[in-house]
Amino acid sequence: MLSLLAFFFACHVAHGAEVCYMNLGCFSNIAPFWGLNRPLSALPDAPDVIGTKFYLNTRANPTMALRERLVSNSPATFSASHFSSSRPSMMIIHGFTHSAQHDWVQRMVDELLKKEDANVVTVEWSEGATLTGSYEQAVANTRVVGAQVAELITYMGNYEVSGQNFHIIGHSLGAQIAGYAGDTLGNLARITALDAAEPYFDGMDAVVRLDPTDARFVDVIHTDGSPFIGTLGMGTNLPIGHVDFYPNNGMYQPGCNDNVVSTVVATGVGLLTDGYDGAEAALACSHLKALDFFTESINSECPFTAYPCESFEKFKQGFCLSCPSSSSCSQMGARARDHYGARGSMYLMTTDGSNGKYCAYHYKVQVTSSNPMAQAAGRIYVTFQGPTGITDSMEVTDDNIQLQGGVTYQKTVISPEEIGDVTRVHVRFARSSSLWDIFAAQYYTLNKVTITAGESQDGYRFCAGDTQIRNGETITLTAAGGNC
Ligand SMILES: [Ca+2]
Repeated sequence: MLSLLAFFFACHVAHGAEVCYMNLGCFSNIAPFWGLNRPLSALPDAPDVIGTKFYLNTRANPTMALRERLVSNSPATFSASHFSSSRPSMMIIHGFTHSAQHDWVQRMVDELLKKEDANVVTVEWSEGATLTGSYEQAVANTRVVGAQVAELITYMGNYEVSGQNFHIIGHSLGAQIAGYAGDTLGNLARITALDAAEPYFDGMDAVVRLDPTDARFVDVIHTDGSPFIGTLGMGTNLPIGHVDFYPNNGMYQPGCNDNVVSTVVATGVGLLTDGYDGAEAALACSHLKALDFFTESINSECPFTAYPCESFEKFKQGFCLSCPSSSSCSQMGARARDHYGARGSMYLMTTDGSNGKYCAYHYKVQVTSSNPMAQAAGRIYVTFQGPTGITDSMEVTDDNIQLQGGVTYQKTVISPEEIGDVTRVHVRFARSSSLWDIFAAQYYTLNKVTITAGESQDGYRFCAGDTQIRNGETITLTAAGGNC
């Protein structure tokens, strides 16, 4: 088998070829750009086939209609534009099948310009990223586009703008383009990767894919990291940055289908009702959420706080909501750079966006049973409130369980609104109706409730004085504090 594999490899290497495109350099399709994780390795198309174009938006020309074309080595295009070396510069790069004219690009430009007057460059390479071409061709083309991005940024050195003060934001294949550009430049300040493409990149050499050496700060948002084979997850799940954010575990996002069959059905329905965009909204639902999260984060009052944790499972169980030092936690999205020292994999939860925003505040809720108490069986729900909001009713248990004396049940819960100082806690007990639990107590005996706000790190304790809560009953605790 191994010798067969070696023979197969040898044949392919023998068919390797190289293309050179003037000042962009030469590109070959042999290893490391070919291998078991990239069995089909195309040569990139010529620059005139890909048709890459760079456009500038600033506060003076903020819309798609007013965007101005910038061309490397063409001072006339710069002097005719609103480009200014005194502003921060950033760039947005789209992925496979998209273009710089997609709605999400304009939404992101709007938010970036709302935050500050910047040179926002959008990259158009849609002709090299078409659905009618092949995915492996688009993958190959990212190398040429990356070289063109590096060429433009190098040329901007004439205007005192360099990689050292440049931030590239790339979605999917656009994140991999940012990696190539950063690798070439060697001094890029920041790359934000929005669900960086997985197929043909995972498992490849760092030269072939985005990695932390491509910029001084690489922050990654993972939203569709389930495996491509079997579940059609389009983004990588592997940590590839200085800091990697895994909202909702980074695999399936709230409001999106989490299995292939329902995804395929929804894609068909979307195609029939809303054409290609409708199909894509279903097929790539989780993959596109990275765009929404980042765009919202630019001016969001809610901080998208993210916490280091061993796993999302542990995070959900309430074990990781502490930020012991200023570099322990980070913020997903635009403000990640403000937490430069925070490194590694970070977890957070979001809403499904149905109320117009995804960001949420995290709370660790702990409910402690009295000791001793009659053994009960069922579920415990908690709602709490403060001066600025009240949460939904949230289950602290998982399913109907045997509730034991002296035991603390805990969970991480989220609220779209910040509650402020917690002043009231409502606890409800729902007794198990299972025949197996027929002899369990009719009530649950509560000792205390503790709430820790993840964002402020403030803690609140409510002593319940061994209150018995009957099936279906809700009790309210109002006095925070005390020794219990
Ligand atoms: Ca790299």
